Amino acid sequence: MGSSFTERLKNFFGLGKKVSEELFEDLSDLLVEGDFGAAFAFKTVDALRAICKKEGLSDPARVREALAALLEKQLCPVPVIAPSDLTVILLLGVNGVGKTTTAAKLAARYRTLDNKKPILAAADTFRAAAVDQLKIHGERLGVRVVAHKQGGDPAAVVYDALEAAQSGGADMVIADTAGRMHTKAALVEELKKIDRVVESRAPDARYIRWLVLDSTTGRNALAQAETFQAAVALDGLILTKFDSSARGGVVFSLAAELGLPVIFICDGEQYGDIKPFDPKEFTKEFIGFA
Ligand SMILES: Nc1nc2c(ncn2[C@@H]2O[C@H](COP(=O)(O)OP(=O)(O)OP(=O)(O)O)[C@@H](O)[C@H]2O)c(=O)[nH]1
Ligand SMILES: [Mg+2]
Repeated sequence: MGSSFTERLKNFFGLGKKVSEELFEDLSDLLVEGDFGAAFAFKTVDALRAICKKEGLSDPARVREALAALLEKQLCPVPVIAPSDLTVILLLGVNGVGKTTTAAKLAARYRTLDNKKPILAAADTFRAAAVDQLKIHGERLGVRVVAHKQGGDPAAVVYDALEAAQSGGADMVIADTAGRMHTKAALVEELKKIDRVVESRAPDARYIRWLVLDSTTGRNALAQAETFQAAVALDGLILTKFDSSARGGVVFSLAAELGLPVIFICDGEQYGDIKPFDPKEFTKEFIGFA
């Protein structure tokens, strides 16, 4: 996480501060800057003010602890993926957020840590270089990539990947999708088609749709999530580029405002730069306790 924001939050509760109305007002401003968004920042500070009043907290350090507890409660518990003979993961998201890189990271991670046999599906048939990009990852990782040529039907790629998995002993299909800004109708149509393929070819598969968001885009990430959530049922979020200047507050508002769990956090371009999201750890780091 961008350390400068955490540093500011830490200093905010530093020595010499008094618990006063001014402190709560300044905290609202700080949280807005930390990508909370105004409405959620005010709501959070209102709740914090009420807790402080009820518990008679007059020490800023205790207020900081109360804020940490309050924020941690906002985060959704991370769902556990139930074991299945076949897991299908569809990665969605707008241009450049890190879908293709994340697809490769997930393949590497599930293979190494969970003993899975993944197949990558190049369901981004929109961009010419997209298939090659995924194939390069596949070669490096020794993971099979199912691809068609540019302009093909993404649902047909998923179909072939499912067939390849079923006949080739793989138990996971990770599908990369195109990042162009869809119109909602086109997005719904494309995903419905993929849904139908998964339902007919692999009705017993564990089918998961994760939205990939670039954490450095702050409030924009929330707007993207709202657009996708209105179009399709999402199962969770993957936040990328946490090694850059992310301020982190958007994670709390994504959870509180959309009810979506964060599943993974990515913090670099290497295959190993993906970590399961831990609400407690994340909050500690955000508040500066870690
Ligand atoms: N620093 C950093 N860079 C990342 C991370 N994840 C992805 N990237 C970089 O972000 C850029 C875009 O990543 P892609 O995986 O191509 O993104 P995409 O969503 O597939 O992009 P499109 O297919 O064009 O929509 C690449 O340069 C990646 O190396 C991350 O966690 N940290
Ligand atoms: Mg891509």
